[in-house]
Order: sequence, then structure tokens, then C-alpha cells
Amino acid sequence: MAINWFPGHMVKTKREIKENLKLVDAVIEIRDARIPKSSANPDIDELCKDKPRLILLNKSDLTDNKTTKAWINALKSESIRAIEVNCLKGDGIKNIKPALMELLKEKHERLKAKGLAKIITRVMVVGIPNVGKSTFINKMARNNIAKTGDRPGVTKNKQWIKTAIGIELLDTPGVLWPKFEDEEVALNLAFTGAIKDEIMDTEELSLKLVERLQNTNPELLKVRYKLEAVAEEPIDTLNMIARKRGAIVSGGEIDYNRIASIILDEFRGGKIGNVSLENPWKGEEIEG
Ligand SMILES: Nc1nc2c(ncn2[C@@H]2O[C@H](COP(=O)(O)OP(=O)(O)OP(=O)(O)O)[C@@H](O)[C@H]2O)c(=O)[nH]1
Ligand SMILES: [Mg+2]
Repeated sequence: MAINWFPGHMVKTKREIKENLKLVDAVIEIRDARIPKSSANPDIDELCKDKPRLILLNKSDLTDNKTTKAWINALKSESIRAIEVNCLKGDGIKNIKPALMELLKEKHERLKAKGLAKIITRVMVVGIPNVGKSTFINKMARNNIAKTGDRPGVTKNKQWIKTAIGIELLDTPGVLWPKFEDEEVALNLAFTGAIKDEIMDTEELSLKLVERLQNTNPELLKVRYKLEAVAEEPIDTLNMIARKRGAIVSGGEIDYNRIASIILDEFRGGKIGNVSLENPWKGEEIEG
């Protein structure tokens, strides 16, 4: 499935991230907890490699909890500091300041030794589109300042926001990278809403999602769409779902466009259930 994901404004955002890094003490990178690996932008890695960085696995309310915990531990074993959060509700938010202060401890001690008291900590918030960067900032600011939306590309310009805990945050537009090596990564990004639906074949995407879910979480599909069983072929499962939901045009044909948006919306909104699309166990699944 061909996905053209790299609009020109992302080049500009990358340039701005690079310029603004000089102004900040640390970076908070937000990833989607359903896809901690696919939502890790290698360009952000490269750009931010010299700054203390805290990773937030956001939308943890939509994942399988055990898998998210395993991701946090897997990242920890690579010396990457990560925290799971739900920025809509605020779960996990209170752990952010202590983690940041820990990351900046040496810097603060150096400043103190020079007799300089650093009061304000400036942090740039980065990540791929639609992961919840602006929602996070609004939660920290305790009032809704940054514009948010259930689609990628809502934040168009950078903006500084003050918080009540001595941290200033810089919101940035979401960025992807120019080349996905792996179709699985591209699909994960598309399933979770990081890529604009307008530039994709959503009918094909919904079929790929049904295929994925019937392999990994068939029970969830069965329960959500009241199916007795999933079919062997994903297209047959999709057809059954469409009939159950009445996504039919006159003459009894399936309305693939309509069922595609139903399935994608319900998946993205967590209505199909809590699904982690990636796990940190390389190769073998861990049961139990
Ligand atoms: N379920 C759930 N939804 C969330 C969470 N955080 C954000 N969202 C939703 O995700 C969508 C995107 O949020 P934004 O804050 O606009 O994302 P963004 O990263 O700023 O997006 P761009 O500016 O487009 O790059 C919105 O519909 C939010 O309500 C969360 O923790 N859980
Ligand atoms: Mg935003």
C-alpha cells in the first residue's frame, strides 16, 4: 500500500526544531503507546541526540496495560527514560516533573556551583502528528491554550506555554520522516491516525486493520461486531462487519467507504478494545 506521508511543511518544522533546541534545557518526545516503536521518529532521534530527553508513551488508556509496562522496561534497559501517560485524563502527568529534574540534575548542579539559580526549565515538546502533544501541553498549563484535534496536522506553528510548576513548554507541529523502511511501520502510523486519511486508500487500510486484528485480537472483533467467528479471509470478516453495521448500498452491495471509516474511527477511539499494535518482545510472544 503506497502512502505519501511527507508534506513540505514538515521540512520547515524540522528546521524549526533544530533552531529552537538551542533555547531549551530538555526535550519531551511524545509517542503513541499503542506503537512505541513505529511512532519513534528517527529524525527526532538524530536532531535531539544531544539534549536530555524524556519519552512519554501517551494514550495509554487505549493499550494493553501489560504490554505498555513491558515497553517502559524495555526502554529503560536501553537507558531511555519513559513514562506512560494519559494526557486526556492526566494519568501519569505528576511523574513528569521529577523525571525531568532527575534528567537535568547535573546541569542544575553545575549552575548552582557557579552561583546561578535556574528557576525556569524550558522544554520542547516533539513527536509525530496526532500523538497528543497539544493535549499534553493543555494538561500541564491547566487551561486549554493549545489547539487540539482528532486528526494529524492541527498544530501549525510553534508556541510557548507557561505552566504552574516552573516549566515552560514549546509546542511544535507533528513531524514524520521522509521514508518508511517497513510497511508495517507505515500501517501502524496510519491505523493510529498519524497520517492524514485524505492521502490514503482508507478502504484498503481498513481491510489491513481487520487482517491485523483478526490475527492478534479476534475476540475483540467478535465482541464489538457481534460475529460468531472471524472468517479465514480478512475480506470476508470485513464483509460480515459491514452487514452487521448496515454499511450497504442499494442492491445489497457493501459500502466499503462507509465501513472503512466506521472501523478506523472505532479503532482509533478505543471502541474495539485496548490494543497494543506492537510489543517489545522480539520475535516470540510472551503468554499470560
Ligand atoms: N484516548 C486518548 N486520546 C488522546 C490522549 N491524548 C490526546 N488524545 C486525543 O488525540 C487527538 C490528538 O491530540 P492533539 O493534542 O491534537 O495531538 P498533537 O500531537 O498535538 O497533533 P498535531 O498537532 O496534529 O501534530 C485528540 O483527539 C486528543 O483528544 C490520551 O491520552 N488518550
Ligand atoms: Mg498539536
